[in-house]
Amino acid sequence: MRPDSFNASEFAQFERDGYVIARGLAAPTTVERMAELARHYLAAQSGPLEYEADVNYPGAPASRDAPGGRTVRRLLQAYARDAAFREWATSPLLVNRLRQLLGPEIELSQAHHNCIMTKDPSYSSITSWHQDIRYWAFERPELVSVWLALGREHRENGCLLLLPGTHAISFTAERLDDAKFLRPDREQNKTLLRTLVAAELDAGDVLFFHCRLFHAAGHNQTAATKYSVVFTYHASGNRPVAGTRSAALPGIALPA
Ligand SMILES: O=C(O)CCC(=O)C(=O)O
Repeated sequence: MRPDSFNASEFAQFERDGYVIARGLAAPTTVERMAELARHYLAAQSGPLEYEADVNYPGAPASRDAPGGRTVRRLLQAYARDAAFREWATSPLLVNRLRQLLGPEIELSQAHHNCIMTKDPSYSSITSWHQDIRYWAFERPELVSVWLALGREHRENGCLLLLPGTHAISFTAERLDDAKFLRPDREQNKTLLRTLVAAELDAGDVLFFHCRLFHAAGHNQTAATKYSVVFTYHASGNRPVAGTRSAALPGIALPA
């Protein structure tokens, strides 16, 4: 059985690299229950959904009416969908670790991630290098996302690619494009991109990553859909900015 907290070297890795992987953290029965639900939601096109066509990323269908336009990219509002997701999102295996990273009082954001990511073999798009915080508005850019693999994730099916340590770097505006993606043509960025690490995961492995960590992902070149469950957390004292999308849904306070 896994201990309920990060050891000193895991904690140090998160501080230094902006991510850490806890192998085999979710029990096989927990993973299978969520995978079964995810397959069911996808087959039933059970909303709320986000489609590949909605994201406008390279390789995405041009519109919902184009071929592949109704390919699901995210099954949204995972927390509200089923007790299996609520139990996972609030389990001591996660919460105790998140307290080490964020402090004693934490909340789950229902406004960000809070989804089952699906990566379809036929129409999955490429996600360019970005920091999640670019979409979010909190008093401090200090949030942690928890990415659970429901099946094997590797380069061929579009696992996450990470740039270690970028959560702690200040990027000048010319290193980013207008949508705040990292510009691969900039010399400093070329050097950085040579440091990429592929977050290859087995079912049940969990990636914890900082909202300022640059990450990207390729498309799924295998025959099977990839499923991952992702939730995002912040210290209760780090409030979403009123009137923004980050404040659109109430956070879930996690019991001490
Ligand atoms: O799986 C992917 O394509 C990347 C997802 C991602 O980076 C995100 O949603 O922020």
